[in-house]
Amino acid sequence: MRKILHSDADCFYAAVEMRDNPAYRGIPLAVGGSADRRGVIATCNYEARAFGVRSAMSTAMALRLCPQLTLVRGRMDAYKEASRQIFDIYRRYTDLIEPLSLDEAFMDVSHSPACQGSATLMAREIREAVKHETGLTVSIGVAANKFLAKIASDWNKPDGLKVILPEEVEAFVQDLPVTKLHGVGKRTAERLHNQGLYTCGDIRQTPLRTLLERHGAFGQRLYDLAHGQDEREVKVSRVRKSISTENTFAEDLPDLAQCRAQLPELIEDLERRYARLSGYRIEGAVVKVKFNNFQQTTVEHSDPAPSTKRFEQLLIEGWQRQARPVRLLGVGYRLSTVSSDSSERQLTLPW
Ligand code: TTP
Ligand code: MG
Repeated sequence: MRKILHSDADCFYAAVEMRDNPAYRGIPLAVGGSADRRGVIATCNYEARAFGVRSAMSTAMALRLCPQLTLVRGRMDAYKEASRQIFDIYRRYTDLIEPLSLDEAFMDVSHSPACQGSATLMAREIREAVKHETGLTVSIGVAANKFLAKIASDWNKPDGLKVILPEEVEAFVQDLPVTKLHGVGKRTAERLHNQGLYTCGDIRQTPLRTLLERHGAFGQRLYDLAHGQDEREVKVSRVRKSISTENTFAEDLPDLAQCRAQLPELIEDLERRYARLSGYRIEGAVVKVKFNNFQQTTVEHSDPAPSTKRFEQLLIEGWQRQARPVRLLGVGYRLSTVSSDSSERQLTLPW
């Protein structure tokens, strides 16, 4: 029997903003881009959610739903720092951590000696430590597998804890809507509904044979999930050595000046990608140039804080190796992991 935790911070970016600025507390608050620049909402606090404001909604729409909404720009550095602190707390309980985003992770605590092995007590301690040390709240689900733990973390959100004991699984999944099943998107949900299957209980009454006929291999998955079974392991991320972005141009860039003109946009994209990582430090800059004869070259230089100028120097050096039209340009950072204590960080976030 495994013990899996799924932890997810509550209105994460907004919670960081409320923590750092008392004026933002108790009023509808969203983090996102401004309406006149066609911005979207990254997230909002629960006061704003009461008006129907949601992540990924256009800011213009959000302001229609909630005219008194206070909108703040994101501070990615602060969110990354908070994320790092939260993951540091998780690491006190297990090394088997699978980050899903800055604020969300699975943990396998099956073999953790903490709390005499009680996953429920570990979840309680983690929630308390996060609150006490970061001023933020995480909701945690505890169950025997990923699928149930993830649903559980959402169950008593915000600031909630939900444990699904093995003997409770059957009753728990009975009324669970099929839309909650991992891998069931809009299309599959529609198909299931058309077959009269709305809950896991409905699926459980369907013979496996029928599910296999209708859904192929996924039929087995549906069957397992509807029975509360999910064997997926908590996958510890591998350490990243670099992060990069590149662009293949619709038309070759004829000369060095045109190449240079492309750099700012590439660097901006690189910075965006880097901002989403946690637990890494920049060690150097890399520029990749692919010429119109398909030969490519990379140039790099160690530099903990590469400027645009640094990338330009590398570009010039790389371009001069062939001095001909360019079909692709890429920029990247060499990375190393940041370790806060003796154990190395092994955290790669998925965007
Ligand atoms: P979520 O965990 O999905 O949302 P949340 O933490 O804001 O709210 P809750 O978990 O309480 O429902 O996402 C974590 C952060 O990721 C969120 O604070 C902002 C960011 N994010 C975006 O930037 N765009 C998005 O579309 C989503 C869903 C999240
Ligand atoms: Mg969250």
